Order: sequence, then C-alpha cells, then structure tokens
Amino acid sequence: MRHALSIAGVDPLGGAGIFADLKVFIAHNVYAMGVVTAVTSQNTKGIFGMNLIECDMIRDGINAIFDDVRVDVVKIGVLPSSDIIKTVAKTLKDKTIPIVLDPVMACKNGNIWLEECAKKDIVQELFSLATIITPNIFEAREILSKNIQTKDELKQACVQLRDLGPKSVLLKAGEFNGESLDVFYDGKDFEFLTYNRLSSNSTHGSGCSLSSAIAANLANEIPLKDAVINAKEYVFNAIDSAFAVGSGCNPINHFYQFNR
Ligand code: PXL
Repeated sequence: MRHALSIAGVDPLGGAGIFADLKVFIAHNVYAMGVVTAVTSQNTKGIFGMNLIECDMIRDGINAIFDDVRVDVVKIGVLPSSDIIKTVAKTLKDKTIPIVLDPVMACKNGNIWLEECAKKDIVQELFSLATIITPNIFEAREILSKNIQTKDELKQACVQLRDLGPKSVLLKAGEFNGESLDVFYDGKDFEFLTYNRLSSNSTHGSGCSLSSAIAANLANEIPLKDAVINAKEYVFNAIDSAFAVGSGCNPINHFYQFNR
C-alpha cells in the first residue's frame, strides 16, 4: 500500500482541510497520515475562528513520520503564519518525494485568516519545493497582483506562476463561459480541463479534495497529467452525488464510490 501525508488545518465538519484529505486518501486506497497546522471552528454556514498549532509540534510531527514511515507523497494545505510556512519548508527541504501544494489564501466558506506576510512566504519558501501548485483564480490574482480574465491571460498566469518555482501548475479558473475550467501547465503543454458546471451548492472542500486526490494518484504512481485529470473527475462525481449534512454549503461526497 502507498502512504500519503497531509500537512493541513482541521475543519471539524470534515468537508475541507485535513479530515477531507484523509478521507480522499482512503477513498483512493492510500494509507492516510496527517500533521495538523491549525484548528478552525466551522460548519456548512461559515468559519468562526482559528487557532494555530505550535511550530515545534508541527516540525516534530512531520519528522516523527519521516523517521519511521516511507512517505510517497505530501499534500500541503493551509499554513496560516510565516513561522509555520518556514517550519514546514525547512522540514521538507531535502525530501525527494512529490509535493502537492494548495496555496490556501482565499476560501469559499469564509475567511481563512492568514498573516499578511504569509502570502508572500508561501511563494518564496514553498513554491520551489512543489511538484504541482493548485491555486484558484483569486489566489492566482493575489500572487501575481494582476487581473486574469481571458484564456490567454490564464495561460500567461500559468507560465508566470511556474516561473516562481513549482514544476507544474493547476490553475482553477472556476466558472468560464458556463463551464468549470481548470488549466494544467507542466512547462511544455497546456491542458484545458472543462467540465459541465454543476448547479449543486455542495462544494465545501472541493479545492482541498482536488489537491489531495492529485496527491493520492501520485502516491499510486499515476503520471502527473493523468493524476490531475482523474482527480478532477473524482471531485466532479463527489459534488454530483453530495448529500446535505447541514443547512449551508454542504461537503462533497468523498465516498461516492461506496455509498451511491
Ligand atoms: O478550502 C480551504 C480550506 C483549507 N483548510 C481548512 C479549511 C478550508 C476551507 O474551509 O477549513 C481547514
């Protein structure tokens, strides 16, 4: 069995964050491990608070896993402070495994409170370690400080994001001409991934789950472009088959293959 480690925050609802990552790993038949960076209080209606975990605890947690377990892939989710970003970067610096980095800065469910300088530190400290980064359009605009609207601008943004260090980029453009569009760029080819836009409001955790599905596919030795395409299909099906657990923006159905 392959082994995946998520370094991310807790959403107690289990729709986003590290609980979602672990569900996604398990749904892909990958052994699931996690080091927590922050704990939020939230539900389907919003995010109400967040507490950070001490840097030493995060460092020791990652090292404890690597000292004992073969890690086939790392997924990184929310890292809310500069100190946490620097700790994670330092701890992972010499690892030669695939790293999927979701540069969480803006999220659908409300505010994920990042220190202001954390945004630049994610780029400076972590982008060059990443096999793939998975920003949404808001995060891409924030990182590049520019508007991105047309297909050409999306392509240009992918090139500029890749110039900041990661080996490849999946830019989640969101709604585009009535479809859901993501652009994948590996330094050679652009792949425009379009899906019918689902009218469902059950999208809580779709971004976290997409990046952890890519990670799980990489752990299972699926080549990068197929890992991305398969992950997108997984999230599409998980949104399509979601059920209501609360009264607001409900989580995707991570286990749709088992409980249809
Ligand atoms: O989707 C971004 C995200 C990441 N991590 C945690 C979250 C969220 C959004 O809700 O709660 C813990």
